[in-house]
Amino acid sequence: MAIEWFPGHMREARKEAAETLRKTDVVLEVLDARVPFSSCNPGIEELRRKLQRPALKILNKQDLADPERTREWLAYYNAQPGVRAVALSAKQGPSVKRLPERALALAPHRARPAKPLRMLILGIPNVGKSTLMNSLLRRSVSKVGNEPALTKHQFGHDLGNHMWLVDTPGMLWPDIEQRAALKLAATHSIGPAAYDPVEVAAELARYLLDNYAELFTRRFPVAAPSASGPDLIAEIGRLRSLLGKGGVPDLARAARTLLGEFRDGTLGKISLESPAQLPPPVQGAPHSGAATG
Ligand SMILES: Nc1nc2c(ncn2[C@@H]2O[C@H](COP(=O)(O)OP(=O)(O)O)[C@@H](O)[C@H]2O)c(=O)[nH]1
Ligand SMILES: [Mg+2]
Repeated sequence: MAIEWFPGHMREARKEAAETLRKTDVVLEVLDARVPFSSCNPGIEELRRKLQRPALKILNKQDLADPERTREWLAYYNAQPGVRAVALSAKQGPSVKRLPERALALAPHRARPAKPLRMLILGIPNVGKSTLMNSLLRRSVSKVGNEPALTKHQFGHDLGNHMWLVDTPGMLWPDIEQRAALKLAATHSIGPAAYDPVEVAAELARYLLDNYAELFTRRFPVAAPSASGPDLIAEIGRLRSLLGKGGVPDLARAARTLLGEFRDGTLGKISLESPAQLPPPVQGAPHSGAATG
């Protein structure tokens, strides 16, 4: 997969995010609960640690992820200094409600007239930043009365109670490791122009049979579960009568079918990674979680 997944505007956005990070008290990092590790931008995370900004890790799309894996990820992140983690579905307003309060707990000296709580939403494309943002703003608008929802102020969006929210465009990074790239293509954080859907679906099919065989075979009762990824895609084509000329399975359509059923949750609640697969976490020096200025 030779891929252009770091367009120029993302380079610009990264520079901007670094500047904004300095004027931020708490980072709201939106992650995809199915791939919390691979959906974390390592360069930004490194910068955040260096600048000692506390983070609220939001494992979004909880409704699509394996609850067991999600519990493991929450424990993994909550063990890190200056980090709190929550799992939620940004589409469901009520689960978003407590985010400002949780963010404030990471910078308790803020949210005063002279020291507003400055929150920054970060996250790669398609993890649900805009959905989350809209949920947060709708809520605050109903609270502050009839102020327009998307009024931009100098510091970002006003959530009331001396809390400000700044959003950033979704950012990937230039040297995404191959396995992470495959996962991010599966979850649609990397756009379809940048990868071969058959390759991505083949990897996904093999992973699903190895880890979620029951869920997979319920939708795709393949005759040979130990087949290679590409053979599984061909089998899906036959099972769903997605055939091309001469009755040959249409691999592209079969791939799209599998990816679609994974992405919209038809296959079930599935995660693509677990903390057990990671090397021991690098622990940054504990810090107060306080940002100055
Ligand atoms: N199932 C599910 N889909 C979500 C959730 N949050 C966002 N989405 C969907 O994910 C896609 C990307 O969301 P968006 O807010 O545009 O992501 P952004 O690129 O990070 O701003 C949209 O189709 C949303 O409807 C969630 O919690 N669960
Ligand atoms: Mg968006």
